[in-house]
Amino acid sequence: MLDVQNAPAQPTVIQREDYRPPDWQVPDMALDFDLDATATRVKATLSVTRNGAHDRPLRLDGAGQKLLSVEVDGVAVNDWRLDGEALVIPLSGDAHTIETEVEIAPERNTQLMGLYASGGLLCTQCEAEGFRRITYFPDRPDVLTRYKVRMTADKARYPILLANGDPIAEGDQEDGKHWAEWHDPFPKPSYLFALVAADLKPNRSTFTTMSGREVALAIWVRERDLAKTDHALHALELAMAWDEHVYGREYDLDVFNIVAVDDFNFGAMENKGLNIFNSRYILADPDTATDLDYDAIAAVVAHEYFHNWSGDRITCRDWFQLSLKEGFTVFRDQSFSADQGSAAVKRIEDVRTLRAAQFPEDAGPLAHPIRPDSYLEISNFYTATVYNKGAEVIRMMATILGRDRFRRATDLYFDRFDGTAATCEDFVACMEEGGEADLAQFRLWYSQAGTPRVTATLTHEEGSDRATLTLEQSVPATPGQPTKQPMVLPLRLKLFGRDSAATLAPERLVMLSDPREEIVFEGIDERPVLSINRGFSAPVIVETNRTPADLAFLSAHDDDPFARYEAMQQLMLDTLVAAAAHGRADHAAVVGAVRNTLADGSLDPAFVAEAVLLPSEAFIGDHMPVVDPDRVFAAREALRRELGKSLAPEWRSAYDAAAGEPYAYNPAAKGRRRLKNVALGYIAASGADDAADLAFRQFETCDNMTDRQAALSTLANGTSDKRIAALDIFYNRYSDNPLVLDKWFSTQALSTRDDTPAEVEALAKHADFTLANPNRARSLVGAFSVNQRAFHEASGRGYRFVADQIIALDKLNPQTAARMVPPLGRWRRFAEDRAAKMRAELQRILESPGLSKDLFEQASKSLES
Ligand code: B3K
Ligand code: ZN
Repeated sequence: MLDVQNAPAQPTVIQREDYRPPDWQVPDMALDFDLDATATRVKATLSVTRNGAHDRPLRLDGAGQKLLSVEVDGVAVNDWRLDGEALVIPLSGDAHTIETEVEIAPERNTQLMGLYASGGLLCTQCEAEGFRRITYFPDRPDVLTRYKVRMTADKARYPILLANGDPIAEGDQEDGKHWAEWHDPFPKPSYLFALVAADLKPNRSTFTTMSGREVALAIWVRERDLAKTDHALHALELAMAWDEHVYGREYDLDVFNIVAVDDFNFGAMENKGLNIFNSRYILADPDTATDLDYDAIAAVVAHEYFHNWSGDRITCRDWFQLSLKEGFTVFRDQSFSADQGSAAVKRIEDVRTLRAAQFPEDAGPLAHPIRPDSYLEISNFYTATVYNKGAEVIRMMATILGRDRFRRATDLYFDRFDGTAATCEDFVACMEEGGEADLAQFRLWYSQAGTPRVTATLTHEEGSDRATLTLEQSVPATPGQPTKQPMVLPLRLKLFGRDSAATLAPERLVMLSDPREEIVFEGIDERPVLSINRGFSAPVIVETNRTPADLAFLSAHDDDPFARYEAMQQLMLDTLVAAAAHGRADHAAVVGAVRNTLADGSLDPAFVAEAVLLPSEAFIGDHMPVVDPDRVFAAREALRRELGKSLAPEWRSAYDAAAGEPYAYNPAAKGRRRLKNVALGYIAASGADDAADLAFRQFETCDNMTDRQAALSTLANGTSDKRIAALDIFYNRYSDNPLVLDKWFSTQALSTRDDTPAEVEALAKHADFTLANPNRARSLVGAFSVNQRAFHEASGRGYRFVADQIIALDKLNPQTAARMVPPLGRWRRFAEDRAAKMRAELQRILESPGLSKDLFEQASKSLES
């Protein structure tokens, strides 16, 4: 353990193996809220039943509330005690009614967990352990309860009162207040509880389910934002139909409400029948939202809706099972989005996200399996590993089973575990039973952390008609897991002829389960080229003995779009890593491959845009033994400039092909816009004299945010005198729109200019900057910390800045502060001059007074060696 004087008092490590069923169940509860921003009273009436034969008292979690009274079976009692913040009540019988009354202060709730105020409304966030900040309750996901909720509030200030389930009754009082009652017939864990009291307006629609029931849909926002909700509402309708069609899952209440709030710790929350969203995942119109925003909105709306089955109807037994609902639901939302547009481009985007966010996590001090074994603070485990690697694990099972058997397996899972709190093991057992597969060894994906590595060596002797593929796998050591067992890796592969481009061996799914396996191909009468991990069938790192010419060949001929993209990425990556490490820069192969891709008229422009983008600085760094951020940046910029110059006419024609096209939102138009803006980036990189004018003209004349933001980024990265002008125009135009101002901050935080660290420090003092709003904090601090060269500026000022912000934010919002630690935790990947500075900042964080448990866990684990 670290030598830390300042650790929060007795942080308890929670172990997965210690799980015990709850001592008491709470089948029913009535909640009565007297809502007020300064002081809200909460009366809770719990019917509790003893669970099994034991004599332990009732233990109710609590946090931060003022306890006013405790009654048992209608009688005030005083034999209760507080153990820490938990309320412990001795009970003699097997069933009792417990009534508590507490007072809480939503306005002072800066953590945004429990009941809090945001922009004049009151709302809740309970996952994972926020319900205990509202009332005393066994706040764990395996206690399933039917909720009746009554809310009373000032009618003028809060004309709308919403909760989970269906509305039952409402009325006015004489004192200017009104009330509403909602009942949720589906037993649910406390983390799915929600209420909203607000002055909002609905965008309404109806959805008729497959069995003919009509559901009233509504998205609630401020009146002035109503026009920005059509896209989200439409996405909800598409998602409801998709889940019926693809998984046979129907919605189950009469109403489905979504509320958008400005202050929210993450994307959105799947509360039963009442989803609460960060407004950035609801509000969109062409003037303020980019194509990426539109896509993210549809994905998050679908994700939260899909949770109704994978999360709400079947929830998690304990928080170690989080991937049961999150991995599966991410897989479901990814599949939904793939079905709405280009599946190939969606797969490329998802893999890029996995590599950017999850691979580094798996390779660093915070590595954990998708089903972790222990935690101090569960909020720290809403990670790319649990979510995105979790989704890859579900995807592999879907691949192994095939579509029909996977559907039979999910049907079995939904049927068998409906209404329960289940485990990852329950899910895998259904995959085995319903999908008729043996997944014994596959289960290692749930327990072993680290990204597996596969070495694929294809040999073919000239003149022979036989080729041999040798596959070897290894899983790197991770914290607490020094040695690993071989895993099951489903690898789709295929062989092409280098000269004929013909298929020499058709695609097959190889299940690599031994440390080393050999596959022999007969009838190979020309030099074969290996296409492997097609569709990214396994979330692994593959190293091959393919030559640059092989990769260039695949980038032009592979018939699997992901593999084609991947070949180009590998070619670029090899070139860039060599350039950064040894200063060796032969750009010819990349230039040739990009030229061919741009010239291939049969390709979807959206695919071309992805294929011609260089790997990120971070991804290049991930492939170096020691990351040198300055040399990575220089190597990447040099290749960008070379591509920009050598292919100048190609970029101009790609740009002109879509320039001036009126805005439309559909997959084809989006793809053309994307390629146009990638081309603009290369034109600027080439150093063309008119690049800034071209960008500024686009900035001024375009009719949508995708083009405006792309032009702004191009200008913000450059040195032209148009830069300040564009930033000022953008700021003034959108100064009353917080979501667009976030883009103004993040565009500058991501700038490639030398002065970015200083500019970012200045922006933190800007009148519009605040740590109190998580979106704003992330738009500056979060964006800056992924700007590899700027964050890692050799002086260490970037580290100091981020640590200062984390320390300040921890006082307000520990959960959001803790999420900003990982970039500092990557110190092992850098040379000692930088590493020492990063460690010093982590140490400073640990020594800050009043450190939260959240931040303690992240910072201390990041320092451990
Ligand atoms: N289940 C929520 C995430 C809650 C995060 C709590 N720290 C949103 C989602 O994954 O859909
Ligand atoms: Zn989720």
